[in-house]
Amino acid sequence: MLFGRTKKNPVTLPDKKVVEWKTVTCGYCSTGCSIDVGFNEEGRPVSCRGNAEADVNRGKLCLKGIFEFELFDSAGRGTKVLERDHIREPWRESSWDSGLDRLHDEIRRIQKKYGPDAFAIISTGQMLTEEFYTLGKLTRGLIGTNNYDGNTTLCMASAVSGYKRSFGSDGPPGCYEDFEHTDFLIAWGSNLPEQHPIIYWRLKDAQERRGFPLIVVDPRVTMLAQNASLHLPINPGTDVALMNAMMHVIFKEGLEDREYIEKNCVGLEELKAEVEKWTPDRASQITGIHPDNIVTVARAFAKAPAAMQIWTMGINQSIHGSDGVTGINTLALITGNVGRPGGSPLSITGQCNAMGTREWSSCSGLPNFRYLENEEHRNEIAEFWGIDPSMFPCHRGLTQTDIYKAMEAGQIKGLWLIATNPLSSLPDTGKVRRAMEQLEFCCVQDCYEDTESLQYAHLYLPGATWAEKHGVMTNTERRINLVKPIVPPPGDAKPDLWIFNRLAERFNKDGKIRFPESAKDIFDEMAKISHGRLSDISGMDHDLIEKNRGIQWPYTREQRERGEPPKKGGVRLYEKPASFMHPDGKARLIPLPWEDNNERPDDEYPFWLNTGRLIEHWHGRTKTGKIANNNKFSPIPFIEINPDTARDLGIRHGEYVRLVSRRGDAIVMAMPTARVPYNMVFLPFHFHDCANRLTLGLLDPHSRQPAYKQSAVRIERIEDQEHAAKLSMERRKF
Ligand SMILES: Nc1nc2c(c(=O)[nH]1)N[C@H]1C(S)=C(S)[C@@H](COP(=O)(O)OP(=O)(O)OC[C@H]3O[C@@H](n4cnc5c(=O)[nH]c(N)nc54)[C@H](O)[C@@H]3O)O[C@H]1N2
Ligand SMILES: Nc1nc2c(c(=O)[nH]1)N[C@H]1C(S)=C(S)[C@@H](COP(=O)(O)OP(=O)(O)OC[C@H]3O[C@@H](n4cnc5c(=O)[nH]c(N)nc54)[C@H](O)[C@@H]3O)O[C@H]1N2
Ligand code: SF4
Ligand SMILES: [Mo]
Repeated sequence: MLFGRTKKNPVTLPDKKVVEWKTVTCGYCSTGCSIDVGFNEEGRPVSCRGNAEADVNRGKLCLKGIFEFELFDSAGRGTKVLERDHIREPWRESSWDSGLDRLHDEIRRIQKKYGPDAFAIISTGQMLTEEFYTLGKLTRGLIGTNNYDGNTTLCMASAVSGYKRSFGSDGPPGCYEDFEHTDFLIAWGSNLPEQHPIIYWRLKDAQERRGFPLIVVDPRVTMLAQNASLHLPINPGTDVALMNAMMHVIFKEGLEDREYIEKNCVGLEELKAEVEKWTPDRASQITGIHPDNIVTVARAFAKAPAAMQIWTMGINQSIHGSDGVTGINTLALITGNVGRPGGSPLSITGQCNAMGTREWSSCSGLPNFRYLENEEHRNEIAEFWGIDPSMFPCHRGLTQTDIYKAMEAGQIKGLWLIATNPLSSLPDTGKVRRAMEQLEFCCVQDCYEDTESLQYAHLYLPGATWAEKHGVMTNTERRINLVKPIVPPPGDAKPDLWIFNRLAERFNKDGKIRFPESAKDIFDEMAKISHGRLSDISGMDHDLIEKNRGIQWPYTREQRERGEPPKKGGVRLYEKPASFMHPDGKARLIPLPWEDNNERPDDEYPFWLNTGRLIEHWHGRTKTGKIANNNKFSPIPFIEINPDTARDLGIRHGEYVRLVSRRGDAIVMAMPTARVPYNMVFLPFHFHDCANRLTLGLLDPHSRQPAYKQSAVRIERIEDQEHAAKLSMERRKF
């Protein structure tokens, strides 16, 4: 008789019988991993694996990428154009011709009646670059509304604003390879292991081999914090005070890089005058970080041969977001840590192509970081597109967050939402509902037909997504990667590019502006107008990008003609000798007075509400909520709550509680964990009609990005747990 295991390794992976692998780029986060999608004999996508040759992920994938093939036929995909006359009516199936005619007619009707800017267009960071460029051309060149923005205002606006203030242009200077060279790394408000797992793996791999110190600044004990040499559990919204105090120490101890500052920066005296006031003791009272730790980190940062900083939403999503980014840049500048291997600031971007929209969508400016405010830029693009430059406004219009305020005030009457779902993602969604209810017309273009925002739409256009489409995306480190259509879209769904081109035909009756049909041709057009700009891609084309598994910009026509390999493209920006993008070529050292004007806990609402993400879910879960292997990890809304807080409030593990803010309430499950301090709860914002019912979302004055991570709530016990469970299940939605 046989006992125990008969085979050494009885766990076998099911053979998916893959007969062909096709390589694309992941459509979730901005890491930019290369994915091989496996097809079986019937031509069905059945598997995903990391592409081993891609420099970004070197064969690895995270939980989202591994199951991404399940997206194609997931529940809730839109397959038909839908129309209705009133938002309380049921939908009726329609056709592309009817839907697109209606969108055209409604845009023109509203513009004629209320003025050109009364129709707003809001896009995303989740389309392909050629789509962004085409939508920009359509909006700026034909439709002519200045109220055109993206959900990137919720995400990267502070980074963009900070880069512009410090360096004169958007564009992240660093890259992942910097982990291989750095001697010291600070991560500000960034939970890499969950939100950018493969960037984390690159960091961790380098750190294990080279052993550089990692400082994590985050009010929560995230997994990154658990791996840190020193975790600074900062009070919410006070990072700028910490930065000022670090600069105070650096100047006081003469640790600044005087030669670098003299050659490359202006504004030293004004900066010194401000940071003079920021003693570590003063900053300690505000930030909650011990003064000795401030001094230690400042010294080690300044003394390291190459020191790097990364950051994400803990910095950007604050009323000090733009200042926080500027402060990070300034810390880098005064220590000569810009454009040096292992020594550069690097904003970790969010959505897969949030960079692409910054570069090409014409939302806040014109293609390739050109400014609407600059006459030369307006003329250049107008001539290239073959339109009258007076078509362009001379200043940017409202940001996404301000568009909703204008909607509420009745100034905006029509809205076209493209690949964004404001009813799940904007702060204070009660207000958003009131704003959207007032619209005379709303069109939602989404690859899913079950999004919350559809409730307020009159027209639904089913979009294709991810690898049903053709084009490029730019990742966090400025690397342009290719996506190819490896699966046809379901039903009548169409690529966003197709939709833009068909709509353009309706506005472009005389065919004055050229709208190329193929992503390849559009890319070639973009390459042409990028020549000579910071984000120069004139040396690239789709084939070269595919062959190299991604190329970092800039990669110029001249580099290509000289035979320089694309791998030596734009590894870093502002390398020595640095030439910044302000007219005098110098970077700005900007003093950052800090004022505490957040909503903060008080007697009535005694807890900080911190919101963010989980590894297994993606934003409003239109995608991950339908993929069993993602959804199973956290199918219902929950909070991280400190065990002492839970005990003091009489709340047991797994019980439902009611969170109440000045805006609204939400039922969530309590998960006690020492990850959060006593006076804070952390609520993932992935769940339907939940986190953003509560958030206040004050706006950063420069970037207009909402402070999603700083508002105040109280926690109420619930007697009737069964009823609460039912209410909570409703939030589960998918
Ligand atoms: N799995 C998954 N990955 C994603 C996404 C997703 O939805 N799911 N979304 C993508 C997108 S669009 C984005 S923008 C990124 C976001 O990526 P991250 O910014 O890394 O993620 P968040 O969870 O939003 O917030 C990060 C951390 O900020 C901290 N924080 C809160 N307040 C403060 C503060 O005042 N100061 C500091 N220093 N830190 C603070 C929070 O405690 C949290 O741990 O993730 C991308 N990747
Ligand atoms: N409380 C709180 N709120 C937040 C944040 C936070 O940290 N806390 N973070 C903010 C941040 S950083 C971000 S980026 C936003 C994200 O906010 P949203 O942009 O609203 O988030 P998504 O759910 O990703 O919405 C994208 C929509 O586009 C659709 N879609 C995806 N791909 C395609 C495509 O190829 N074509 C078309 N037509 N549709 C597509 C999806 O189905 C989905 O409905 O949320 C913000 N909101
Ligand atoms: S790290 Fe980001 S890009 Fe890479 S597989 Fe995961 S979600 Fe996709
Ligand atoms: Mo984001």
